[in-house]
Amino acid sequence: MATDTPSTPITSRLVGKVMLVSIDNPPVNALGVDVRRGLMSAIDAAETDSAVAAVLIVGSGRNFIAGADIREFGKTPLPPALPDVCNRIEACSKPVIAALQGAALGGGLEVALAAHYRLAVPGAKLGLPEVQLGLMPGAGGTQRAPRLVGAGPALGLMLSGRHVGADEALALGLVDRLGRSDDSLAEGQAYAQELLDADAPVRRTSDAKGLADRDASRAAIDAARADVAAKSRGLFSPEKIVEAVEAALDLPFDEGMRLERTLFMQCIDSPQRAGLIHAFFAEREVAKAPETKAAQPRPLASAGVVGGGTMGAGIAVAMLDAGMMVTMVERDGDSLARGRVNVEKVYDSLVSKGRMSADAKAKVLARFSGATSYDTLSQADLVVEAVFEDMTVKKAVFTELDRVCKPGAVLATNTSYLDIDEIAASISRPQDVLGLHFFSPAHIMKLLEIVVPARVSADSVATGFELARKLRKVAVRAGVCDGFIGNRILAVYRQAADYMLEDGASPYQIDEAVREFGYPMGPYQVADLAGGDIGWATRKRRAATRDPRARYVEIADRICERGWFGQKTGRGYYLYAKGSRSGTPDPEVLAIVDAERSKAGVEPRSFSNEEIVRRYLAAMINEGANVVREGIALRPLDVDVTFIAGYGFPRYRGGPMKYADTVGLARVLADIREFAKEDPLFWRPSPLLVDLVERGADFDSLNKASQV
Ligand code: 3H9
Repeated sequence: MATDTPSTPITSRLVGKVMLVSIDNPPVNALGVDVRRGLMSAIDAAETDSAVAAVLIVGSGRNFIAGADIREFGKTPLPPALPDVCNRIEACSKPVIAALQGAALGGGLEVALAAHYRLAVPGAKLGLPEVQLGLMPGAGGTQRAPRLVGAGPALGLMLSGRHVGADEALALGLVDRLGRSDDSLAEGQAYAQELLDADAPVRRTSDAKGLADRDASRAAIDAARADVAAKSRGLFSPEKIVEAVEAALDLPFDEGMRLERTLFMQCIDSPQRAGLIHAFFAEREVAKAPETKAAQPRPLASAGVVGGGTMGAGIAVAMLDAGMMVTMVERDGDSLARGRVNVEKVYDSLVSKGRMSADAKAKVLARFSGATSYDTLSQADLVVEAVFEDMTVKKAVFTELDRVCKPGAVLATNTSYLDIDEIAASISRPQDVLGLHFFSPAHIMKLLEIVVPARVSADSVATGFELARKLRKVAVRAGVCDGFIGNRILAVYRQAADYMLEDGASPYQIDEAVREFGYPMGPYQVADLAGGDIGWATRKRRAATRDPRARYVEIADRICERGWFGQKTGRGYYLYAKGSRSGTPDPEVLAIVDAERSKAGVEPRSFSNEEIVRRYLAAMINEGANVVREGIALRPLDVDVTFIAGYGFPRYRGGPMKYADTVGLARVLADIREFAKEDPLFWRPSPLLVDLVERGADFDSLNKASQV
């Protein structure tokens, strides 16, 4: 008997006495309204059909269920709600078995927890990752998971959002059985038959005894609460998770479910949910650049890196970690030896921390070779140049690459600022030249700007994106300009910070205000970490082209002139005790600031932290709008991802452009116009911002328009 209903992604089919309920909702079997409806009616039908002795729920495709359909959040919810579906499954009077493969995440795991028996095949990934979306499990997960596996392990899953494999799921007690093969349907059928043969009873997770040791459960909850207070800076949902698990211990199941619902809806209504879900989709959207749709990547097995400094070595490590063959070229033996040491020390540190074996290190380094001759790059599929930031030096490297590299090799520069069109035009194959702007340390930082010069071919760009995928980086497409997306915008909001510094705020107050907003560090802490000499060199380079009418704050130069470059010199905006990475305020820096104020004729005034953030963000958003308007970033969401992945922007705020939409573009524009009264040259409203406000539109409307 088959009861296929074409209007639902749920198919039910009786095989023997087992009703197979299959979920087919590509791409990841998310629990959209049709899936929820279909599951509800499938269980109802199985309940009343006397031919059915048990129900088996499976996912078709690669996954069981990846969770609630997160595109529905923020819209009017349509019944049935997922908790009701889960309760219906659990209430079924016939055994319900869930066979898990691929993702069984969030609401997907909650469906499985509501079933009476669970099996996972190898490769299954189970988890309650809602916290990463600003949420908490909202379909019984906070009540069933602790009852099943205990408060501590359940909190561990929910607060980290981590995925566990089938073996660990079995060890935790999340599943009862491991399948031997990958075929969840066959494994599930065999398990269901076995349960029927054994006359296995209906067994409800809401009755499970995982919280029976009340003292241990209470201790786990208290420990989690303390941990959340210490670590989840500014996040809303972790506390709610702890509260809900406490209810699992203290309240009857139904009351716990009601509390879970209330708390879940608070999370749904929070701007953090909107910000984090925006970030989730934006990170997937950025990979869909026009070139990745238009062309296939070129082969990409072996790579070359020119330059063995911090950047070159970090890039080499990132590539080695991705399993690639890497050749490093340096100009002489000594430099090469230094480059090799820079690479090896990353692995040595892992070995000394016990995170890598000496054997594994040797295996990785077997794929690494060094040379002082460019000829060794003749067979490389892709070469990244990471030498000194100087046009003449870079062009000389590219001339060599043009001479030795095989036809079709992708030739990339890691420049942060230089004109890549000019580099490309200097060789015979501009179609192969692009920018791959890594961030330091390159083997750790997630962001990779893929900078697309005018004459590059689509397949070279697609290869850049493929490299990012291999390296597990978040790639953002950027156009050519001074600083591309990230550093160009950074230069502007750093300037806004320097103006506030000269006008009366201390670097320590500015850092504090920015941290309160959700950044891990403020701009002056970042400057000290990165090294003040880098920014100093950039300022000197730009001095000749700076608008003479523009306000220029000299405080940073005064600090650099003293050789105070930040952490590496023990002194910058902050003082660093020997070996310490956290600084303390420096009265001498404040004296320099005072002297510069007097010199500039500035009467210092006080700033509230709120005003600091308002100015800092307004500068960032305005330049972000310019970058979008000029096509340097494809969409506002590309700016958002750049700042979340590369500049410490708090993910839960969704990125600067999403944040601007949240506070309202009209307010941002009004701020800029207000600030412009003091300095109309700096605070020039972006024409894009003005246009959007006039049309009553927001940045997200541009994101959506680009998807059509
Ligand atoms: C929840 O469950 C709340 C409940 O507790 C309570 C409810 C009352 N919805 O990542 P990929 C899309 S909260 C809608 O590239 P992969 C994704 O956008 C949810 N769409 O593939 C992409 O679309 P496109 C808890 C989703 O193989 C496509 O699927 N669950 C969802 O690298 C492929 O995605 C989670 O947080 C979704 N839930 O990774 C899990 N998930 O092709 C979130 C994905 O148009 N998902 N899409 O760009 C993931 O972690 C990964 O997507 C997964 C697959 C591991 C499943």
